[in-house]
This record gives sequence, C-alpha cells and structure tokens, in this order.
Amino acid sequence: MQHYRTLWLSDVHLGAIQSRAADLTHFLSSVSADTIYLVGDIVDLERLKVKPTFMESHRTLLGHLFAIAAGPSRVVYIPGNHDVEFRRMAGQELFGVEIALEAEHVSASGERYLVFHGDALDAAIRKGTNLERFASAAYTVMVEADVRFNALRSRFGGQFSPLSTRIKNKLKAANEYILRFEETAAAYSASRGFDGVICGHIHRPGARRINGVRYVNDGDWVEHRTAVAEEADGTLHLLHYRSDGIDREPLFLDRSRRPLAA
Ligand SMILES: [Mn+2]
Repeated sequence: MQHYRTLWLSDVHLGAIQSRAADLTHFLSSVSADTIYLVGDIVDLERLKVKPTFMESHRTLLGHLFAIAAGPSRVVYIPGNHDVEFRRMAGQELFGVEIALEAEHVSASGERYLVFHGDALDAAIRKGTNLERFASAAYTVMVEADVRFNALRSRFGGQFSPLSTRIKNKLKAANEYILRFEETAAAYSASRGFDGVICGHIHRPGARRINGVRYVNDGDWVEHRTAVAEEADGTLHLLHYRSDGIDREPLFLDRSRRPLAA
C-alpha cells in the first residue's frame, strides 16, 4: 500500500458501461492518501437518465469510496457537469464525503492550488473565435465517442488501445481546444491568486507551466486510468494504472511542456 499526502482523480463516469470502475477499485486498494479529491464526473447522471442501470462493479466502487471516507482519509467530492445535480449539496456531507463546488489545496511545499472540475471554463472558451467554439464542440463529441469506442473494443476482446486518443491528437480542432482549456484554466486560477490549478473534464492527463502557473489535469477513468498524487514533501506525480502495476511520472521537474499519457 503506497501512501500519499493527497490524491486527485476524476471523470469516472459511473453508470456508463465504459467506466473503468473495477480498475479504479483495484487502484484504490493499493494506494491511500490523507486527502482524496474526487474532481467531478464521478457518477454519470446524464447517462443514468438515458439508461438507469448500475453495474455490480460500479456499486462496488461506490461502496469502496464510502468505506474510505469512513476511515482516516478525508474525501472531498467536487461535482462536474455529468453529476451537476450534486452541486446543490455543496457544503453538506454524504456518508462522510464532503461536497464542495471547488477547493483550495495548499501543498506541503506551500503552493496554493485551485481544485475544480473545469467545465466552468467551457463558457469562457465558447466566447472565443469561431474556431475555438467549433473546437470545443468537436472535442466534447470526441470525449463522448471515447466512451463508446472503448466499450466496443473491450466487448470484442480487443486491446485497450487508445485509438480515439490517436485520432484526437491528430485533430487540429481538438488540440486548439485543449490548449485553450489549459490556458484559460491557468489564467483563471492566476486571476484568483492561486499558484496552480488541478482539474479534470477534458479526459487528457497532463501538466505544464503556463506563465508561471502550474496547470495539472488528473485525466480520467474511461480511457487513461490516471490520478495525480502529492508526496509528503509536496512533489506531484501522475499515476498511471496498468494491469501489471502503477507507473509514476514526476511532474514539474523542468519547465518544458510534457504532454502525458496521450
Ligand atoms: Mn466533465
């Protein structure tokens, strides 16, 4: 059991068949943390409205999360756009899980991070140029498609190869959107006096410095199976779950852009 000061994960999409819930349950039985931030789109209420079924592995994960919250870990749940209804419960506690619209996290090394899902940035991005508006819409469609293609691939016993990621990476529109999202997140958190931002939403794990601001994205549990972890000394790592173990990639060792796990 690897213990961290803090863990961030998001975009689990429980209720959607594509969710890698069993993998996440396995992951959470091998890592622990003083504080765990669930950074939105944990439950996919959008999907559940269309098809109200909840698989056994999804229930198991929920039970596991509540068990963690009942233990020594602090669990903070920050709803996203697929579980937006839970935002009404901000300030309340559900079986030991604190619900909040956003959080401020002060790292062991003193950096102040804004923690939120990130969908709030879409409105600002859509006020941009036509290309940016198009890119944002196109990317949303691709993220939804990810979910479906992954399910199809696993059903036919295919490798969990990130086919849609490769397509996504090649699409100029997608890259335009990702860049805009990252820049908007960094600028927004800087405008509020933070040193960095930790979010999810775009299903694209990664970290980079933008005008001195630390931008961090914890990825997703539909395709990438990633989380961000803080060590006791404040160092951040991207954890990448694989069937044969967990890869750890240190973040912010240098100032260059490091697109991760794409
Ligand atoms: Mn989202």
